Amino acid sequence: MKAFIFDLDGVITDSAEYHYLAWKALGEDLGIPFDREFNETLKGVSRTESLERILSLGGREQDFSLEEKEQLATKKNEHYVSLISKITSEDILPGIEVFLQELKRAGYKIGMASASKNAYMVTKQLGLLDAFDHIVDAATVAESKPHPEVFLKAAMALGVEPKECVGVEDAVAGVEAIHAAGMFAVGIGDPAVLTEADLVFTDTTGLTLDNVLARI
Ligand code: B16
Ligand code: MG
Repeated sequence: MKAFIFDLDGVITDSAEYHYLAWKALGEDLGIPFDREFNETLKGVSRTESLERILSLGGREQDFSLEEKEQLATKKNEHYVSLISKITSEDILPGIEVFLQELKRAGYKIGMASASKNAYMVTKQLGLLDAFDHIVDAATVAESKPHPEVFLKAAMALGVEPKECVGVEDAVAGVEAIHAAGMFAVGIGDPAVLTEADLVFTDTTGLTLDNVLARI
């Protein structure tokens, strides 16, 4: 292995929770309430696709024009951006900073593969821009997870082969994308949800080089 490629939301910081709150508020405005279980199906999924899934949950997929859907997505994003505007380095998930330092010392390349168009802003607020050799965010890819494009682009930018990469994800769609890219998949979250991952840690404190390499 030569590189580790991280998802952002739900792995580096818990902005997944803020995505949930913002989508939930929009869903309630539209008369489409949903719970955390449904929210699992939105994790790692692009903004427009997430909106489509919420509308079809409520049977309202035909009720809005393209322009209205864009307005709904913008409304959700403005709420999300206001929620994350207060994020600081204190919001980095436990063990992540130490793990990133450990990887750097050991000579691994470190990349980010996020489906979020806000990835750069969030990483900057966390004070982690220097920790990553390359960040690929949704603004620069055509296909969303579970398509492998974002992970493949990260590997290419890091100058490594996909099979030399470990991908780290909290979302089912993300684990699928890592495998479709031909990489080793580490899941963060509930093993009963992330059943396809090669290795799952219930939270980020389990992430150490020894723990991961022992399983490859
Ligand atoms: P935005 P990740 C993903 O980020 C989130 O998991 C997903 O819930 C969100 O809808 C998506 O980014 C788009 O985010 O609206 O900020 O562009 O987990 O791939 O880092
Ligand atoms: Mg995620």
